[in-house]
Amino acid sequence: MPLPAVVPLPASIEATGTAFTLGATTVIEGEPDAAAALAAVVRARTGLSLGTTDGPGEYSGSGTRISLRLAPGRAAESYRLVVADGEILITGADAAGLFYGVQTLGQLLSPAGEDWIVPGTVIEDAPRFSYRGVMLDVARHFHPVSTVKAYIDRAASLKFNALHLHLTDDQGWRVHLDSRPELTALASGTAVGGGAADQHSGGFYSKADYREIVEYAASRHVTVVPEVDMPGHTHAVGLAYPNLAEAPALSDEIRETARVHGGGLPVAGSPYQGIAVGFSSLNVHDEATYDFVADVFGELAAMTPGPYLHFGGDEALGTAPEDFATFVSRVSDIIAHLGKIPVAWHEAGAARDIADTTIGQYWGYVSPTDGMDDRARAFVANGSQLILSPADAIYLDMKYPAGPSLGLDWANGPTSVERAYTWEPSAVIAGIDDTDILGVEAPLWTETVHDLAGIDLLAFPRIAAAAEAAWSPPTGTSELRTWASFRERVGALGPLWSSLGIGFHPSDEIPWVAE
Ligand code: TNX
Repeated sequence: MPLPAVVPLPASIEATGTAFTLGATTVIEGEPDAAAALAAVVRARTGLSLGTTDGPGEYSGSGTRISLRLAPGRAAESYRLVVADGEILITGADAAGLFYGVQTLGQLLSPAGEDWIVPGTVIEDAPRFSYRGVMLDVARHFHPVSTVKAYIDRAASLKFNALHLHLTDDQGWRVHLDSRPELTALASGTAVGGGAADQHSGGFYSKADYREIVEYAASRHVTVVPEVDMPGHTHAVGLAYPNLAEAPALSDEIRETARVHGGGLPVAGSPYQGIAVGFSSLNVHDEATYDFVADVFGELAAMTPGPYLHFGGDEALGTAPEDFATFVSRVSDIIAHLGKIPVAWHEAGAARDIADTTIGQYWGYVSPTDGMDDRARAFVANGSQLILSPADAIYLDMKYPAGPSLGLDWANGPTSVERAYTWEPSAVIAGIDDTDILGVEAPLWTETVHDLAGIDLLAFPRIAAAAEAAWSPPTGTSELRTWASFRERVGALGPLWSSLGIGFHPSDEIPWVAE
């Protein structure tokens, strides 16, 4: 009997034989939030609106039954799903675990005549890494709250539990702060490629919008990680506070990017609409800059219930190396003193006395180049951990080998689904093992991405490969944790994704199931 197709692969899965039939009289009984989540996925997939009842024992109908229970005591976020004897029982160690069991069940439904079937199975499941992230760049193009919510739903369905929002960059500042209202008043109106003529360009989140995102994410067991990138990627800050920004540093590479991709060269005080990186810097010698940093992160800390504040630190080519080291140390201290855990891209590992709780986010290749692994190891030597985002595997904004023209290709691109899948987290950086890895995160930069349709096309199906790296047991531990198995399992998800309105790229690397 073939094993049911689940992505990300569970810690343990067994086929048992007795299938469950789900029909109009099936009742969902148990924890109300999980029951509502299950009713929603069943409705989307099957069109059936199942009845729900909260208290165990209250059920007395004639149809089949799905029970959802909490059973504390096991590993955080874990669940057990048993389909046997005409019943389904999901027990979660906590609300998140129960929610993940529900997501798994959503993947197991397949049509059988008038009814729907769930194959007989016993699944015991728990995540490998506690941090499983996706990143959305809302700076290069602004993405409205509705799009962010849709992306949260998509990510949570694959058991991701962190949404990193890249809120600021050279092209725009996307979150309103009462302490610094000039940022959104003067620096949020444009994006890559232009301004008012392009309805998907500029914009920002009000404080109410941000709260709405945080609350929606929490309801799907997702933590929001806000990033304000500095000292580079800060041209937009100069539109609001000219005294805090250095003049653009124009290298040959930046001139070349402007020649190839357009958008002109950055000019101090004018919005930047190209895609070059590394020309901007905050004025790191002026104390007013640190007042600015304290205001920005102080207010973000108060708005953000999650433990992390990301301060960027990448590609600061316009900042002298000694200045960069001093700056990132000071910023990491400011964040640590706010009671938050600083997160930074791996370049910040060059600073010797960065706050020792700072998490490093590695964006080099699966086989490191240019000493990027040294920068990353510095965070571990400092007593902290890493988030792995290898760009040539899980940068979701890389082009596919064939198909959509969206995307960039600088990271050894184009990136096939197989390349997104075929890497092992503990093998990326020598000397780093699972205890040094907080988790895995798949970034989606949006220089070429205007809307949810573009997000879906680039993310799906490669986001599923990142989910498996973040959640599932290591590669090599079973025949199921292989590309051959993954492509079959992902293929089986096509109808579910379609029913959820996900416009995935129908890559010819995947044997898509037709219904
Ligand atoms: C690199 S890698 C960036 C971003 C770009 C992205 C495009 C890193 C931390 N920064 O500024 O948007 O490439 O793929």
